[in-house]
Amino acid sequence: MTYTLILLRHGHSEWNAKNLFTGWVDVDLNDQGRGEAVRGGELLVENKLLPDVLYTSRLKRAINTANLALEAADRGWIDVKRDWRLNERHYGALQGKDKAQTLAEYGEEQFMQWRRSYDTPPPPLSDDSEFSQAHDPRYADLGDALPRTECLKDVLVRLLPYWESDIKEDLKASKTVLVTAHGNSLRALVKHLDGISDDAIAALNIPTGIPLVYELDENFVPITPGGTYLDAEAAAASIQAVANQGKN
Ligand code: DG2
Repeated sequence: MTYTLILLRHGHSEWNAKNLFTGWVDVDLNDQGRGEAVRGGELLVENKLLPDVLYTSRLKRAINTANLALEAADRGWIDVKRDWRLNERHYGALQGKDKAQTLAEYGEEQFMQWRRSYDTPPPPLSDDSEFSQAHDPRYADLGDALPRTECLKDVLVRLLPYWESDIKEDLKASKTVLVTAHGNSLRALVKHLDGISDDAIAALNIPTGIPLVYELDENFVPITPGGTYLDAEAAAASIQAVANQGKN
């Protein structure tokens, strides 16, 4: 008995293109990202991987990526579950800031600690910032759980219970599950699936718009560690671009 899990980071967003820290700011896809999403759906069809259920964050770059990919695969009709636990990590006071300027201002060590360390969150974002979600009605149900900043560990802590209670249950019911989410919420999930150490996870980057397929054994352990990108060449190029963000 194996389970099929497909992870898909949203396509390139308007702020990925501008090199801005995004986090919970609800920016849309750009043309490149929309193209990546459609290609992602075509790759699913070419590989005969047809999702039965979709999980997304509450952010439109993930929602619209999933819609475009599923439409391309003629699976726009499947059940959808949206949850804030799949949102990107909250990037705190860095939300809306330019990555290259932040690198120049704070230096590489601090910049990489904020971006990739497991347990160092950026400073919190003030509720009166134009980039705050404190007054966003879509998160009214979160109450005190609404983050003002998060490190990767915080993302894992909020994501894991949802993985256990919902996503795993659909896998156990033999459904092919598509999770369309974000660079860091997917890094957290991959860390858990592959048992990656707190230090080693710093080097892992997720490309935009390329399906990453995990076949999991009966204990939810990946049969191929790291999963399989459906377009390995494009994934390698995109991973390099994500790793270099801010440095060019
Ligand atoms: C990016 C990730 O998230 O940025 O919030 O800026 O996947 O929603 O575009 P996404 C952001 P890095 O952690 O790679 O800098």
